[in-house]
Amino acid sequence: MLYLAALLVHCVPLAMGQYDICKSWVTTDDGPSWEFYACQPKAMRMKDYVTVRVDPAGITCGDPPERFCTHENPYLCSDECDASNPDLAHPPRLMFDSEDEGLATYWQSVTWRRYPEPLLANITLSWNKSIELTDDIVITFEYGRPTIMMLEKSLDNGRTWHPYQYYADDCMEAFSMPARRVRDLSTTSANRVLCTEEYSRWAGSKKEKTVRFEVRDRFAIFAGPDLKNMDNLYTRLESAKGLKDFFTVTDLRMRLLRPALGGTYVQRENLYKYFYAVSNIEVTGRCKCNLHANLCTFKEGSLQCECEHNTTGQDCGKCKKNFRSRSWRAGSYLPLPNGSPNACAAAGSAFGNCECYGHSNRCSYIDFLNVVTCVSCKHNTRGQHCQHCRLGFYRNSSAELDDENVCIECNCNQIGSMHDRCNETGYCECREGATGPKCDDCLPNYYWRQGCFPNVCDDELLLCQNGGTCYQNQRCICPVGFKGVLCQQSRCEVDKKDCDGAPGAGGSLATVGLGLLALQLRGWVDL
Ligand SMILES: *[C@@H]1O[C@H](CO)[C@@H](O)[C@H](O)[C@H]1NC(C)=O
Ligand SMILES: *[C@@H]1O[C@H](CO)[C@@H](O)[C@H](O)[C@H]1NC(C)=O
Ligand SMILES: *[C@@H]1O[C@H](CO)[C@@H](O)[C@H](O)[C@H]1NC(C)=O
Ligand SMILES: *[C@@H]1O[C@H](CO)[C@@H](O)[C@H](O)[C@H]1NC(C)=O
Ligand SMILES: *[C@@H]1O[C@H](CO)[C@@H](O)[C@H](O)[C@H]1NC(C)=O
Ligand SMILES: [Ca+2]
Repeated sequence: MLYLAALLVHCVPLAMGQYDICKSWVTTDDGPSWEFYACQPKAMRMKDYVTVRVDPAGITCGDPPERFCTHENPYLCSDECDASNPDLAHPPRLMFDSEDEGLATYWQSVTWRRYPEPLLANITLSWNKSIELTDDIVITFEYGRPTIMMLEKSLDNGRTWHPYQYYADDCMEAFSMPARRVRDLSTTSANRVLCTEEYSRWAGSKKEKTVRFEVRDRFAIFAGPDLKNMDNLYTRLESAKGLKDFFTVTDLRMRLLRPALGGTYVQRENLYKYFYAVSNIEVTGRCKCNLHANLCTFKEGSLQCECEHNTTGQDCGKCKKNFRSRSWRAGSYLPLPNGSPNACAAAGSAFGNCECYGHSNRCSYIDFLNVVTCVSCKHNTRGQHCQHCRLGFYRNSSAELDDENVCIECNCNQIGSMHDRCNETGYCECREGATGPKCDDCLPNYYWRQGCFPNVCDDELLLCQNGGTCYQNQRCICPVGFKGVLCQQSRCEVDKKDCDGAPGAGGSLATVGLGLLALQLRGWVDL
């Protein structure tokens, strides 16, 4: 009977669909306990949680009010866009409302009055949360789809952007890319960024209104046409480098580059029929919770994973405090069917009493010392508990012992310092004449030239004499007739001939230089 209960509970995750629950209370021979599974939230309509931005300023129609017409009715320009009249306004939020049956509501741009200057618009969607796409992105255009557009994505809340897909009626002309179809991709190219001509043709503005980013077709490469073999997809998502990230976004941007033309060329005499109008943007996906949560909630304006497995963070991307005896790991879809939770473990719980402050996943018992010690400490740590910094690193005083940033590189100047180690506050040990925390400066009366060297001359103690000038603290440039490190010696005292030959005044610098050289050479020869 007990066995049966356990079996029943075990079946739950499968019955509910894969990776739906994070844990269940199971009864085993050792008594009841929690069992943990990899888990993920359900897919949702992501447009309900998005913030939108449309660029450039003034691209939305209606301010001032303007007339427009359609490709179907090009000479009846009686439609009006007026931002101040709710019935005639077309603000961005109408791309995300739910359409009641009947008339579509849509955002609309100004018309192409400035032709031939391109009519450009960016629609940027931001979630402030990593989202994993689970179905196609579908953008619905009224009055015709753009003839050129591009989809971009960001994975870091809009700091960096990457092309996601190109769309054009002629890919070669618009982007110098051959036209391809997602359906023709193979397992090794499933995350290729391509240009498609499928959604940019003119087919009458009522007939084909949608532009897609085909997520399902890409999934189907692994899971089969009806996505029946999801196991294979999950296996691939774990093993193929970059595949998971390909379907992950925090932001999307549609760059609208040329509107529908309704024909092969632009009719200059009627520019009121060229504009963009988007009635809906459908994005289906789930919160990325690293397989540590099955719920994602909208709190204080952003989506948040409800983290399990003793993880925390917006994406369950780290271990909770006091649960860092080994380093954080994402859950895994493998092994099928329940995956691995890769839960964070309480300090002291996982391997006897070996705390590694989250810098190592492994401990080993050293027989002859009779100690358990952490193995392969990461994040530049070392020691039995990964509690020290490696040589060449020092302790970050503002980070806790279990922080990834706990050790900071010393960064000692290679030439100015004795070695690459530093003290607890990051100070390196300097060679003679060098100074500064990293030994990359020189003490007063030293100059830098691949290391610090004592000044030969300067403006204070080691003054060049007899009108000599100090060159970069390295040497005195002496006037004709004087020599010595500080130009302190008159040449006449050394060699009578020089006095006779010396020009009374001046001489070009070059001849002075040559003279000096000659004298020096003679000196050498004489010696
Ligand atoms: C659209 O965004 C791109 C960057 O993704 C930027 O280079 C371009 O200037 C923007 N266009 C407009 C019209 O704001
Ligand atoms: C983004 O989400 C984080 C974490 O939930 C939150 O602290 C931050 O205020 C949000 N930023 C914006 C611009 O909403
Ligand atoms: C998380 O910590 C709690 C104690 O606060 C413990 O009962 C639970 O089993 C832990 N969960 C996992 C997945 O380790
Ligand atoms: C020290 O640790 C804090 C907290 O993690 C971190 O924000 C900071 O960047 C670290 N300092 C350096 C120099 O790495
Ligand atoms: C590290 O060295 C610097 C410079 O010699 C010194 O000022 C500082 O007190 C030292 N810090 C420690 C913790 O010894
Ligand atoms: Ca709408």
